[in-house]
This record gives sequence, C-alpha cells and structure tokens, in this order.
Amino acid sequence: MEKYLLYINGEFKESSDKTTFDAVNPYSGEVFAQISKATAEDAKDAVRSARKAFDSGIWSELPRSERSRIMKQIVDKINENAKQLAKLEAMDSGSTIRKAGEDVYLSARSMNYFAKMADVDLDENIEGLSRPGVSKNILRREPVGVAGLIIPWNFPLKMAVWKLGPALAAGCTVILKPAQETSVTANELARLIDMTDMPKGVVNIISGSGSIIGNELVNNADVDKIGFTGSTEVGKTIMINAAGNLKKITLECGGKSANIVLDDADIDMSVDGAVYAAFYHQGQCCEGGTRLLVHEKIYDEFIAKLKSKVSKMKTGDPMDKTSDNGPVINRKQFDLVMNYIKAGKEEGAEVLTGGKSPDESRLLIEPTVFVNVNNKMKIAREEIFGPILAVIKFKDDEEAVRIANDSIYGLGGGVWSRDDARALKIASAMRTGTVWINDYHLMNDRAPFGGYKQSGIGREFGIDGIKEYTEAKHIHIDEIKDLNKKTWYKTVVPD
Ligand code: TAP
Repeated sequence: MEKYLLYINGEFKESSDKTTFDAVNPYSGEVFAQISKATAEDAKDAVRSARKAFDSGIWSELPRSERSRIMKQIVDKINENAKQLAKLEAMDSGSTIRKAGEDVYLSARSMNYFAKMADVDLDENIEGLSRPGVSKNILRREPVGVAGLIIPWNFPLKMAVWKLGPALAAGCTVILKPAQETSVTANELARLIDMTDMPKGVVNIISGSGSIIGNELVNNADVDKIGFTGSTEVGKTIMINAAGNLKKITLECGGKSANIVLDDADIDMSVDGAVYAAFYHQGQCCEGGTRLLVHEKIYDEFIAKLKSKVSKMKTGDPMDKTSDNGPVINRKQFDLVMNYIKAGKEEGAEVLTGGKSPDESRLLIEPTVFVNVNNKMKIAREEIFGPILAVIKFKDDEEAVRIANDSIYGLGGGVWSRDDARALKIASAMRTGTVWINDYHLMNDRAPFGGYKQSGIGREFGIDGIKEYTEAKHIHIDEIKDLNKKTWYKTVVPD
C-alpha cells in the first residue's frame, strides 16, 4: 500500500510520533494509502523550514523569471501525471472521474497562470504624491513572508494549487495543510514539486488534524499569513486565533448562493444550468447554486423539465465515466445531508424528485429537489454541502434580488435571461462575490473569486489574489539633495 510522508525542508520524513492515518475511498470503503500524521512539533518544524527559506531569500530574491521557470516545471509535472492524479483524486474524494479529470486539467492551467504572473512586476511608480517634481514615489509589492495554507476536502488538488500558486508567485514560502479526508493528491504534489528545481524549504506539505497542526500554523508567530478555505465556522476560529501576532488572513468560506431564472430565460438551457449549478460534485461546492429562484410565469414548465432532468441523473460508481453523481465524502456528511432532507420535509417543503439513498453503505444520495420552499426554511438558509436543491418561486426582479440577498452568505450566484441588460442590473444588485449570467461555476484565473458577508475575507485568483500574499511598501525618494532647498513642511493657515 502506498505510504505518504511529511515533506519538510525538501525531505520526506515520518511524523515525529510515527503515527499515520488512512486514505479511504468513500464509495468502496477501501483503505488505499497511509499518510503520516504530523504532530504539532512537526508543524513547528515545517514553519522553521519555511521561515529559514524565506529569511535566506532563496525564493523571494530569486529573479522573477527564475521563479516563473520553476513554477512552470510544476505545471509540466502535473500534466505528465494527469491520469494518475485524476484517478487518485476520484478514489480519495468520491469525485466522478469525469470531474476529477477536469480538476487536474484546471489545476495545471491555474498553476500556469500563476507561474506566468510570477514573472510580472507588480511594483508601480505613483505620480502626483508628496512633492510633485521633486520626489519619486514607488509602490513595491513585497512577499508577506511565510504563508500557512489550509484547505478543505471538496477540490483537493485544485485548492492546493489555488493556494500555492499566488503565494509562490508573490515570493512567499509556504506550509500547505490539506484536509485529512483528502490528503493524497497534495502529497503527490509534494513528490512532483520535489522533482523540480524548487529550493529546499520553500514548499512544505504536512498532513494531519486541523485542530492540531492547522491550529499550530494559525498560532505560530513565525507564520505571517494564513490562506484558508473551509467552513465559515472554522474560518471564524482562525480569525480569532490569528489575532495573536496580527497575521494577515484570507478566508474563503461557505455559501448559499441564489441562482435566478427570469421569465425571459431559455428554459431548456436554464434547466441544464440549474442542475449543473446545484449538483456539480454532489453539491459539495462552496459557490453552488443551491437556492434556485424561478419566476412564477415560467415556473410550471420549468419545474416539469427540472424534474425530468434530475430524475434521469445517474448516481453510482464515481469511476464509471457515465456516472453523474458519486458518493458524498464521509459518513458524517451523509448523515448531515439526510437530516437536511428530513428537516425540509418537516418544515413543509415537498420533494419533487430524489430524497433517498440508493445505497447507504456507498454513501450515495440521490440528487434531491425541494419545491414549495420559502427562504426562511433551514434548507434555504443553511449550507448543506450535499446534492440538495431548494426551489423558491418569485414574482418580479425586485423580489428575486431581495430573496437572493437575504442570506448571511455572499459567494456565488447566477442569473438566466435573454436580456443581458436586465440580468446585469440584477447581478449588480446581488451582494455576492461572483455572478454568472447564463452560466455557472466557471472560474477565470484572472478574475478575483471570494465572498461578501460571512462567505469570507479577501480574494483568490487574478492580481487581487496575488496581492493577498504581499505587503504594499511605499518608498519615497526625494530628489532635493541640498539642505537649503528643503522645506520639511509648510503650514497653511486658513484665513
Ligand atoms: P472545515 O471543516 O472548515 O476544514 C477546512 C480545513 O481547516 C481542513 O484542512 C481542516 O482540517 C482545517 N481545520 C479545522 N479546524 C481547524 C482549526 N481550528 N485551525 C486550523 N485549521 C483547522 O471545512 P471542510 O468541511 O473541509 O470543507 C467544507 C467547507 O469548506 C464548506 O463550508 C465550504 O463552503 C467551504 N469551502 C469554501 C470554498 C470557498 S472558495 N469559499 C471552497 C471550498 C469549500 P481537518 O479537517 O483535516 O482536521
């Protein structure tokens, strides 16, 4: 059986107490790998390694082009190993193999974007400041330092790349901690990175418990920044604990996004889009369109087509290329999702289709659509992270926006309409980080992604995402070299 070790300071090692945990296939229940479980001491060791590497300048002072070249080697390694990575990702996370293949492709694409960005000078000359004509003002973007990167289980490889890419492009050194549920592809990534010219200590990858090693990264004074993706609940804990040395934090947290179908939408297209928005990766998707708002004028036709489409989805073995819906991640998540189905019924919502488990032992849950939902119900307010869609009827655009914004979250959202101007007006009124018009889920490496309200703090992707791993430094250079010509300050007293 494959055994993965901790990757610290360019070396693979057992955890200090030699403990391991199992990688379990959620569909088959099979244990297919063992992973060294880092202790708090190992996490401290990884921080020391990253700190030393950062302070030595082996990465931050490397010419940008060289950092970019090494990051492109990671892209090549991901591409060369795409098939194996996709297979492992599907085995570890329960992702359908179709989605896992796409995830690997997108991971390579995103890393390639960040590799290119590593070679882009983000410094700026600022005009019109201080003493015009006699001073030069430079804005430098310097790496924030050592970054602790903590990620969840739903998109393991993609999340690892989305965190490593901007941090490395900015010149930071890192400690990456994958979720215990899905640590395999991050550990594979450690092996691939080790084959590149990445200097020792720049990238450290350790697996283990969030409350032990994640907590150590958050509390350790030698870590300058935490990049976190996960639940809002843990995000809040991190925010409190990071206050110790006033760490910079980026939090990408939960969501309950509204997907709005207007009365002028192409019905067949928006039905397909609504299914994709809600049930992608068994609904275990932070930006998923889990509240579907449908205009009353098209409601009946739309719902009939939605029922027909969802009831034909194939739930089963994620390794089968024809499966649309695989298992949820673990027993705890299975029970939680089934409890939400129960709660939906108890609150008076009606199951349009689904609602059962075709095979509990394989953690399968049918894609489930609830109708007769109102926005006060639990299934409309709380993030479920499972294949559950809540459909709400609305009468006009104003009401749709009001319902969409009536949420503690603000991560994603969609608008389906043939009228771009009308859709854009609604998109602008939605208090959320991303809105797709006549589409869903599509990420753009150049466009910022992140949450309003309790969906998070900060942004990933694009220049905004890289800036999250930098400190802005202003350097003022005065051109006057003669003391007699200096005027330190001029008091302007109003008459
Ligand atoms: P969490 O339970 O929040 O776990 C996320 C990560 O934090 C895991 O690596 C976890 O470690 C670690 N962790 C747990 N407690 C910690 C602590 N006290 N200090 C530091 N780290 C700690 O989330 P999850 O269940 O894995 O993922 C689902 C959640 O992620 C959903 O709410 C979803 O919306 C959110 N999510 C958000 C986004 C974006 S981009 N906004 C994307 C994907 C997912 P262990 O679990 O290994 O112990």
